[in-house]
Amino acid sequence: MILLTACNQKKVELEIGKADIIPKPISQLDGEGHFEIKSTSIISVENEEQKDVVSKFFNQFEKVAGFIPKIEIGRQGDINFTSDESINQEGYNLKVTTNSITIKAATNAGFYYALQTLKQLLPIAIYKKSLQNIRWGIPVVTIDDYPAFGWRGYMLDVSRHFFSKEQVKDVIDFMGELKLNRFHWHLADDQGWRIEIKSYPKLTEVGAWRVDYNHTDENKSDWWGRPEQKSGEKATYGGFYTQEDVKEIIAYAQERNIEIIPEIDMPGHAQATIAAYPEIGCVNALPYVATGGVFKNNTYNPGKEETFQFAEKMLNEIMDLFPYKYVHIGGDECNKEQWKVDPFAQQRMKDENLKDEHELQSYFIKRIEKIINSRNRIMIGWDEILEGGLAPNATVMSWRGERGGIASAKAGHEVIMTPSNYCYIDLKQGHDDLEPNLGYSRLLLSKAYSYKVIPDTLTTEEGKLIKGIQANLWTESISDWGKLTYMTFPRVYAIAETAWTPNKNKNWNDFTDRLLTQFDRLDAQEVRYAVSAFSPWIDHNGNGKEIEVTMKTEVEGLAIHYTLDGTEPTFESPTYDKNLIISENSELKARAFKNEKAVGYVSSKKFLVHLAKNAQVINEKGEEIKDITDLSYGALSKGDKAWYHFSNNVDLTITLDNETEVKEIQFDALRFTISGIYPPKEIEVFGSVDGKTYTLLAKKEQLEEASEQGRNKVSTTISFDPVKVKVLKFKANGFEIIPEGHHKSGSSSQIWIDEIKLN
Ligand code: NAG
Repeated sequence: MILLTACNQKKVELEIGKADIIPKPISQLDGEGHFEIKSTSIISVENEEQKDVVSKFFNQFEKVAGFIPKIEIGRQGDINFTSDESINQEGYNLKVTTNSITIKAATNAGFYYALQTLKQLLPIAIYKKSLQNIRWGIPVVTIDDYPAFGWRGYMLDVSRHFFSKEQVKDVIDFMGELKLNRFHWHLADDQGWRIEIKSYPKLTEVGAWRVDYNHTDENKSDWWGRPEQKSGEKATYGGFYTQEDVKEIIAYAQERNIEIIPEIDMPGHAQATIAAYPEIGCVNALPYVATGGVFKNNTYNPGKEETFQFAEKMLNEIMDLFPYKYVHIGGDECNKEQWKVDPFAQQRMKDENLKDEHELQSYFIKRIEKIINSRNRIMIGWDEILEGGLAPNATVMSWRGERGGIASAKAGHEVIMTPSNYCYIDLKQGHDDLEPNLGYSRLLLSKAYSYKVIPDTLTTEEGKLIKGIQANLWTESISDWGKLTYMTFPRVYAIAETAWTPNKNKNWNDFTDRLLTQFDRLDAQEVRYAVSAFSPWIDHNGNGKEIEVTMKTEVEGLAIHYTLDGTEPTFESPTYDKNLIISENSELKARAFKNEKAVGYVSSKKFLVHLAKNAQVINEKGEEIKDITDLSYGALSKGDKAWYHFSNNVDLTITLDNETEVKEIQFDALRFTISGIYPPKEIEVFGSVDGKTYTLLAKKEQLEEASEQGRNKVSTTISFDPVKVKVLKFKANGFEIIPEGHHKSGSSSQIWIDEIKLN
């Protein structure tokens, strides 16, 4: 029997992990050879506490390896854990030789991080979910490591979209693996209150639920301009964490060396709070949880004592739950319009001699700080809390660039840097046409990686007040787990490395090399991530005759291969080495390769070199319009200069070079309804040979298409019987008055077109 099994068994292959560690260790010396973890290996620890940290790691290992090495206290083993007081807090030394592994640290956090590094050194198979039949090799390496910053954060907004307890744990898992140690939990905003508060049950009964306006299809439903809840509609979309859930998550995070910073946003961004307890709101408060992104009439009332009683009780419950030093109270983007008209707020300003609403905000924040300080905790606020005077003991989170952080450090306050232009991972990371509706502005991976945490303008002493850095994931456009991970990876690696690795040791090319191994690890876990930085970015410029195409990737050292006939590019396809000149209809597809292996997405773009190219185009005022037939096509971005802007009526005369047979007209219109930009609702095309007598060639009505809300490009094609023409008239109408229930209703729509194509 035994013999038979042995014969049937395939030879078990040895796999060796790669020493591509993120965040990059302070010092890493790669060697020759490997160490193999076997079922007979012995792990030695010094005490029960160490044993606990180590066995948690190896329990996980057992799930994929099918065995667990014996963990023993005291005796010398093959893998040895030793305390060493001389090592930095959170730091560790890890030495892998061909016959042993030695791990030294001063704290459990240090041992935990050594194990996270060990995990990255193991074969990729460690990241799989099921049993793997391999032998487990670890490359020989010597690592001395400790973090550059004590605050290495990740913020998750669970208000705009709710993420379950299990998903939060998954976030905490990937944070731990990247040696991030501060989970900032954005628990209350206009669109939802997410934590059970026993003294105020309506916060979750009412505040955790909103009307579900098509939350999954951002194409169809632009977050920032969703309709408000109508009376009679049921609020069914949302969720919250019970206090038991919170305790469970805190314990889970503690095992991963992560502190949680709860954030309750006030006095602004509080529509959900006020919907639950209108008595602490101002005049004109909205009686429901916000459905979209435009915030107004959403503030606490700083004029009422009830407001502070509420804040005190509620924050005390929060502080009972969270055992940590910091409590975040938001303080950002408080819309002061309500305060200007609220009698209580105005009375407070008189009584307290406050010269404006900024001072009123400062008055509010200072009273909140007292509540937090009375429990020996420290208040954190977004940098708006500087306005009107900073509360005496506050820590400031700088998000509107670094300005607020610099001013706070100069005033002697502690600071966490999260400038939106480097740390906001809710922004899109690739080309507008590839990532149409994820995020609004853009934060490229290379930009995120380039961040230097301590501004040069600070003295060494002031610089010490900068505690660290944090990635922020706001979730207006992130409605599910796949989008969450897509926006997070790989930018969180860039930010984790900036938080852990000293600036002088960071290197973009080295980072992007290590990233490819990281992608293999994500693949093994079936995690969705963005490869935008490895994908060709296609730019083009038409001159009315031909189109010049340039391509680049953010990551250096990649070869771009392409085709022009719409087929998939392979390594055998032509290499892009100089600008392409396109003078006939083409479908460009391009992909980047590294060492003959495809990386990144296939980027593609259709170029139509159509019959109206370079035609003379005159508007109804007799002015010439140059760029609407120039072969430069607008991308899905309001900022793209290729779009031609019209009022709600378009009336163009298009004169071709010669009499030409035509059968179809096409154009793209930008839909950006929150700004009042709608596709036209009716289009007419006339043709003429002599420019005097015109016949109607085609007419199209598309009221439904024109009425839809959202952000995208709308392509319209109108076909007609082939006809010879020299001159065409193109007429299009938008909304004279945008109807009720639509963005910018009451005003007239704009039409943005590019390009008008003729076939
Ligand atoms: C800001 C808001 C936040 C929003 C985010 C989107 C802060 C501190 N405030 O407008 O509520 O979700 O940006 O990037 O960021």
